[in-house]
Amino acid sequence: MGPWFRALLLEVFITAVLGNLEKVTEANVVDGLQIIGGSAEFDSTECQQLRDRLETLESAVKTIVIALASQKNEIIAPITAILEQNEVLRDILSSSPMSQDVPENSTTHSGVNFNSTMITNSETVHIDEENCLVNLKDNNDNAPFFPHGVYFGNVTENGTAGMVVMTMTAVDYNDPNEGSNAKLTYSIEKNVIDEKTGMPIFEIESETGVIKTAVPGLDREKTPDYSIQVVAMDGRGLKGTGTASIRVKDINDMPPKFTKSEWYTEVDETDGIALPDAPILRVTVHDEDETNTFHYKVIESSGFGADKFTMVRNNDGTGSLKVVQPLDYEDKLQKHGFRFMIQVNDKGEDNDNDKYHVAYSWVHIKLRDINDNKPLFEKANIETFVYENAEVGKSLETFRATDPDQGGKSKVSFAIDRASDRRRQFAINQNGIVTIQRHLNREDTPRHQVRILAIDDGVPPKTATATLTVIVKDINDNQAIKQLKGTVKCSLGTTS
Ligand SMILES: [Ca+2]
Ligand SMILES: [Ca+2]
Ligand SMILES: [Ca+2]
Ligand SMILES: [Ca+2]
Repeated sequence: MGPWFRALLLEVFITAVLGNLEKVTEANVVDGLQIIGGSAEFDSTECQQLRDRLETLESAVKTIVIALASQKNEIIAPITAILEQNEVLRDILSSSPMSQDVPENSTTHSGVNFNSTMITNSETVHIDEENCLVNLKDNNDNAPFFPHGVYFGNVTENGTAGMVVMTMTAVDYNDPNEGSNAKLTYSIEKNVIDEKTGMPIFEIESETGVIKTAVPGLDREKTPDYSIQVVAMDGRGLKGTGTASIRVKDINDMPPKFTKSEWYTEVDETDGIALPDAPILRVTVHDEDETNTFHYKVIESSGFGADKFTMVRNNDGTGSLKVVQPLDYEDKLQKHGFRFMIQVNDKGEDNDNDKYHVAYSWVHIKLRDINDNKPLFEKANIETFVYENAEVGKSLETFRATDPDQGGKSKVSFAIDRASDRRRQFAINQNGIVTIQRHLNREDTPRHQVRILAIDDGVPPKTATATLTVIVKDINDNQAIKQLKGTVKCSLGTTS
């Protein structure tokens, strides 16, 4: 005897009992139930088994009869409880899947797949003992349910009331074409309340399960997610509950704000025309929206240096300040740095008109000196005459040089490029005075071209070069020298 057969047997038995009731008649039981056409024919052996089974269960039935008699019209739900409390019946129940309702719409026993292991209620079965024909009746033993438990929907913030959020659909295995067993009505069991108005925030269409907003102006920045409990109830009052998880979608309705009202940074002056590629300052913006398109810029003419910098947006939404013009610490105006304004808007380029979405901030930049200048000779080329018998230690000329770095305080030291004075016949001291270090000999070298070096104290140092031309004259050429003295060239020049 298969499980389904035992199930039928049990139902036959119950029906027979109910049929004998005086107060609770079979009509009472069938009331509200629908015949859905399930039928089964049994052979004589099986019919005999049914009869035998009925006899053995007779005593247990009596308790049910008593119970049912007191339940009258509310017999449907308690049947299961009573059955489960009865030892004799429990044996059968434990091995008797008893659901006639299955998703795949089978109506005759031969096609019915009794795979349900839960007994939610009893089935009612009629037996015509002559033909041993069994009819299964839909007894609304299935509560509606939401197969997924939690359902996800979303709605845009700041919208109107009545915006569609999502649709909740429960399943009921009872016959949708029979009465109200599978006719579902939806309602919200636990709604969320709008603090401002005290109104429920969502509503559900009772017939369709469509959830809509009941109030306008949801604010994602305040509450990004909601969770509500939805109940589906069938015509007999059986319920199933599902959860609607509702995400509020962002719109860009909040303004950006710089995280600081003023930004400070330091930057090296630029060296020559090369500009640094790396940003010199990164700024951050706070905006409660998720959907911003930040656009940064330096506000033109907002302060000194505004033309020397630009703002770019980084991939992470932050902004970076970059140098676009040479910066010169030796320029007296620039030496004290720069101060100007930057702005951000969260609606992208060319959308500055909506001032609600634009924020401003000051940038202060301190400029750092670097050693970008060589020393500068007062005279880069000096030519002089000297008698060949001039004494060692005699001063010839004085070179002067200054360096604009370090606010003009950069120190300059002097040296002679020994490649231009291999015999070391000249020396220069730290005051720039060139002296004779070894005797000169006109026959050997009548004309010296000594390269004078001016070296600053930067790290690394920078060097400028000047030239001292020394013309050595014969001691007997006094007269000629006197004449020539008037033509000594001292050219003012720039350093090389
Ligand atoms: Ca925004
Ligand atoms: Ca928003
Ligand atoms: Ca320098
Ligand atoms: Ca400098």
